[in-house]
Amino acid sequence: MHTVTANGADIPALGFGTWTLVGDDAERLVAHALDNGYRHIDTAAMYDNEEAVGRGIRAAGVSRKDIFLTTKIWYPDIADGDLQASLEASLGRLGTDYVDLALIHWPSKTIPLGDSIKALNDTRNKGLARHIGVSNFTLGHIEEATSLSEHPLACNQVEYHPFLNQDLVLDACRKHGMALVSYCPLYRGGPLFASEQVKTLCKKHGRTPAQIVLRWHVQQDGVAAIPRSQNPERIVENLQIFDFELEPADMASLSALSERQQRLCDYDFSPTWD
Ligand code: 1BO
Repeated sequence: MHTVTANGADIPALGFGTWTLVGDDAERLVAHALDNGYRHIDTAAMYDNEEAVGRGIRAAGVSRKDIFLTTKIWYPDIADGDLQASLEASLGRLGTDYVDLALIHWPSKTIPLGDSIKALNDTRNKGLARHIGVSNFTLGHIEEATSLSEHPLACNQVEYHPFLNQDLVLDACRKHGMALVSYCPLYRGGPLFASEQVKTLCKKHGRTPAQIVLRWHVQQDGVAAIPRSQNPERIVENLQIFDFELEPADMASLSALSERQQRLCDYDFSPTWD
């Protein structure tokens, strides 16, 4: 499996995202993903599925040590003390002693970043997380967080797909040796899959729209992606992207779609995006 190495973390480039999957579906699909080759599972306290994800991991025939497991701490819980307690509660729900990557899910507008970064480092020092990182951080947050952190930050997980230019964030991640992990990497299909550019590349390479777009992600230096699907066949298909290559012109034609600059995930608690 192709991995992205970022500040000491070997992150499998294609992971299984679990946002919106809950209960038996989450358990069954996580086990299915692992049994079909995935080694990177992404969850969060806010997704309300950590117990089910933990059951899925135990149901799969894959040893825990071979799985790269990420969880995230929800933004109101990132004060020093709260953050550690939140991650311990996540570990209890997941039924594991550690996660491979613990992320601050969103920056807080009220809790000082220095407190949160100190707490995040504490989880690593205590062995609750093998690596630490952030999510939905802007350039300013990345600069501040990297300068405050005792341990290097392994990634910034952000929305990224061909309809959203993230060059500035990607450059900042690369500058600090961090991976960019793309969530909503497929823009949930729809208009992206229907675009002429994607359709042309599907014909050229004999691949599905999802495979073309996921290949675009993992072919970029330092980028990993965590697509979610409820469809067992598509989950398997999404991983079959390491046996073909997009040419530079193919990559450029998909990147050019970003002039639309369309973001799916924007909330009242979001930062001011770069
Ligand atoms: C609100 C959750 C965004 C993706 O983790």
